[in-house]
Amino acid sequence: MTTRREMLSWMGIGSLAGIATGVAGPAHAQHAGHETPPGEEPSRAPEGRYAPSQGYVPVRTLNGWTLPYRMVDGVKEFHLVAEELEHEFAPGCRATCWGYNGTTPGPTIEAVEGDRVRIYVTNRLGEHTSVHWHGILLPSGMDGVSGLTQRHIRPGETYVYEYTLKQHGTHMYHPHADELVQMAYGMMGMFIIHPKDGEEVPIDRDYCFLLHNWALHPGTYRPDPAIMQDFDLWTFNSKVFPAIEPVVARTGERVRIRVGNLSMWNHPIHMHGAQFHVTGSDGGRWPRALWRPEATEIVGVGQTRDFEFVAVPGDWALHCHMAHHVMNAMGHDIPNTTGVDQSGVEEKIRGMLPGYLAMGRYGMAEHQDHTEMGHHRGPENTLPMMVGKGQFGNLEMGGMFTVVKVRDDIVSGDYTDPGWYRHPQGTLAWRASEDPTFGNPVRRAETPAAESPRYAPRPNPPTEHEGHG
Ligand SMILES: [Cu+2]
Repeated sequence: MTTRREMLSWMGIGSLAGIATGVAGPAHAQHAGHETPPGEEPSRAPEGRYAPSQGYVPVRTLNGWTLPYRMVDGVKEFHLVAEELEHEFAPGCRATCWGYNGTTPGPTIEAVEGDRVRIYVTNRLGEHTSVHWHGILLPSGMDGVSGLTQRHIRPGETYVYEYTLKQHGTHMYHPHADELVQMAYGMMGMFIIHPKDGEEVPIDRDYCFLLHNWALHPGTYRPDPAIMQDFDLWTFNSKVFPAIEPVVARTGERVRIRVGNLSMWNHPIHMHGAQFHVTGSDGGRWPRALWRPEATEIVGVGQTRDFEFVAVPGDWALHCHMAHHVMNAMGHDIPNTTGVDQSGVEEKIRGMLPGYLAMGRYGMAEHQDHTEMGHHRGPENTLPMMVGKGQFGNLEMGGMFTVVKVRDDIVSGDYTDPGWYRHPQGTLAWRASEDPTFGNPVRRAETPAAESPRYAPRPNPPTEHEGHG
């Protein structure tokens, strides 16, 4: 169902409210910003969905929002404010970050090819800044590289950028002044330009998010910009799982997910359930001959990629495939204890380090249980390495992970989390046995005996299950 607030926003009232207060907060969230130009009625799309006057499906910024604009003499005016803010990565972990208009990432700027845009940038930081419009074709003096193409925007100053959008595609914006520090603190946003003539293959739901990494060391409250590789948090739109919103869709809908990367690593983004096509980038939607079917696509640093797929029912993981990027803060300089019987050692270390907990003899999955039972607690302001629960238990995930939730009965335009998927009879993996000697699987050789009985090979006696193949 479309909520009352969404409907008001669709009709432009949400965006007006945003402008009246100067800076629209996330409360005016997703659908704000599509103010109807004077004299134009918002058209009513099929199935009760209000379409914006220019006829595109607005993007849905995961955990984020779209910046309202106003029309002034045919120019779309936006206003960004660079400022410090308090940000929560997930409950239990927050930091003082920098961003735009109260959030990191900053609000998504959304416009249409051919639009003339005028973007005010007010600097409320303690040092100078600038905004570079990443991937956008514009006059050199509007490119936002301070020192090279413009003066620095000093604290308290407001600069104006104005240009005509000559292209469409998935773009980004970020500072080009003290860039390392300002981006490490969270200053970035997406800039989506819709094609002027619509799209040949229409999109039902259009999602976007930015990939980023943060060196928020355990127990601290400000990201450390000096780190080159050992980051603590890996985020979609500055959030970690399970605080990242799901990607919701109805069965059969065509979904686009636009991903931008302003982090310091390349991220192989992997989606379960449907083969997606990589269909676009900051070069716009590519000609169909260039679309590629993939299950994983690397989004390199500074790149954007668009994925499209037809939604199939289920709960499907969507995540970075670098296994450390689907974890929260973890110690990297630890010995590998898998297979090590640590009894005795634990007591000895406890003498020196009260509360020490030996872990990881059989792997690290026990970490999440230990954390939840309170057996060990991380440092202050630090998320557990593995978190997240599904209907069947712990997910042991964090960081760059969310769930694509597709259902048959979701109303068009409804983005509410539908809960967990109810698997039709006969479509859920089931337990065949609790006996570790079950069956007679083919092996190349006897596994060498480890000390643990769990690792010891045992003869596979004939069982009642024999012959099941
Ligand atoms: Cu990654």
